[in-house]
Amino acid sequence: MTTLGAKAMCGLAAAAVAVGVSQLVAAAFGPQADVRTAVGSSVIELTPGPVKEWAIETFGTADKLVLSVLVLVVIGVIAAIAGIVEGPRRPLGSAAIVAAGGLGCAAVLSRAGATVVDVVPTVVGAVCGVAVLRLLISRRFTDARGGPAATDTADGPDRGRRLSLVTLGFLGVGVASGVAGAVISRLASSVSGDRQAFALPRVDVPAPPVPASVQPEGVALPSFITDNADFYRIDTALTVPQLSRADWQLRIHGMVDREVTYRFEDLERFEAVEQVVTLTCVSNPVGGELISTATWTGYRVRDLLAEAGVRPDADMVLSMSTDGWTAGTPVEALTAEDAMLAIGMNGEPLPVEHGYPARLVVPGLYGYVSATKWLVDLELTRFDRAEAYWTRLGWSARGPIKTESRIDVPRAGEDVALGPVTFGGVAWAQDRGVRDVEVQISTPSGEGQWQRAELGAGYSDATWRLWSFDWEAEETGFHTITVRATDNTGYTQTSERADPVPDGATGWHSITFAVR
Ligand SMILES: Nc1nc2c(c(=O)[nH]1)N[C@H]1C(S)=C(S)[C@@H](COP(=O)(O)O)O[C@H]1N2
Ligand SMILES: [Mo]
Repeated sequence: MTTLGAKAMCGLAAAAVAVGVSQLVAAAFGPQADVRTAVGSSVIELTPGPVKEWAIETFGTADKLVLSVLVLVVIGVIAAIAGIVEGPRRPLGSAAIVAAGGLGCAAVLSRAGATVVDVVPTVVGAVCGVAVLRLLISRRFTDARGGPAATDTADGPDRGRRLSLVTLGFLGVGVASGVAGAVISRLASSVSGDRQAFALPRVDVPAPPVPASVQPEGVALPSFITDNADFYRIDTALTVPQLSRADWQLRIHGMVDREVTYRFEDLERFEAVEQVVTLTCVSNPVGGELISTATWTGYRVRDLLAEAGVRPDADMVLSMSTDGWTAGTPVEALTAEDAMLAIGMNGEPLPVEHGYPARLVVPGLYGYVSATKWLVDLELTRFDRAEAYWTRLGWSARGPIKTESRIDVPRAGEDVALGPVTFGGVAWAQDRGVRDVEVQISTPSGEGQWQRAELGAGYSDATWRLWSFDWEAEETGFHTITVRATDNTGYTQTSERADPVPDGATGWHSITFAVR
């Protein structure tokens, strides 16, 4: 290996030890002391709104994985450079590790609920990293008398090989302690046991049953009710907040007659309700997958607010999660009959990544202005006084869901055989409901007429509607199918293309396919 490569390896080994040791030590301190999460969260926070948006649109639910990999790559590059610039008498690389440690400490301290003690793992990790870098560089690149040597093989290939093994050893120790730390932390803080021990309350007001006729036949569409495992997931939480029922509290304050704090068991005195609601993300591009439907169990937010008494001049509820994310929802949406504090999803306690133990579900509004997961705080306030997380980043303060539709069959680029075929997809216009779906198919010989699709049974205005369209492929070559929906107010979705920013994408979804 070249000297440069060997030195870069020393830097990587030192960084691995620094990060690994900090992870291991953090296991004893709790999730708030985890520098990896803190740095990742700070990166999310400091990333400009449009870039975040682009990341969500491009990577969808894999956005966090991409971020984690990116952070690792950046650490790796800095570490390699730190190794290269480190000299026995010129500890520039060590200085870089110290600086990185300082940034790590700042990131940890910026997290909600962190104290000075929480930087201990980061400091210990940085110290170990510097020690390893000093040790490796001084051994490798100085000869027996302590003078600088030209290469790491100055004393013969054996010594060079031995030192490479030492470097690899440190790298291994760093990775192993990092993995061990992450595993121990996860086991220690996990609420999956708490969740498994929770039996949902008996429902007082069940949702009307979902008839089989909601699902068009003869075409492979998404299930009307989305399995929890398939339900889209969007949030800014780099590690999923672990909040047990015993630790959960919901504080209602601000422009109220009296402040109220509910503990989880206090919820039992309210009427338990069940509703089927389709959630949609404002970041969903035309044709996107950030929409799913579940049967939610929980309580009416209205009942919880009533005990606090909402002052008439409050027009917004700023809801907050345990990790400090916020949404601003119109008071009238949360005092409507259908706004829920959900604790169950498809007959199970909320999955941890969908907000266990309690979240908001508000039909008709995009998730960013309504669907706060890991909910702990409701502040009654005014739109002219408070700004929520995404609004601060340039998104609209209000986010009613737009009338939209999507083609699921055929997929882009799919081949269709000559003869009969059934196409289909979904359409939505939560809180208005879908009245009509039309499709238009362009064939090689010309543009077709708009034709009415067949609709699966409508369940409610709060849910999406599945559609299908029987068609006969008569001509080979490229075709395009386009879809548009009309809601129950008579509004037909606009063909005008708009980006998700600032209040949701618009435009007709088209798919090109070939008949062969
Ligand atoms: N705590 C918290 N809640 C949140 C978010 C978040 O980032 N943090 N994102 C919201 C957004 S943008 C959407 S679209 C919905 C998605 O809910 P889901 O992940 O259960 O599908 O959650 C909302 N609730
Ligand atoms: Mo969203």
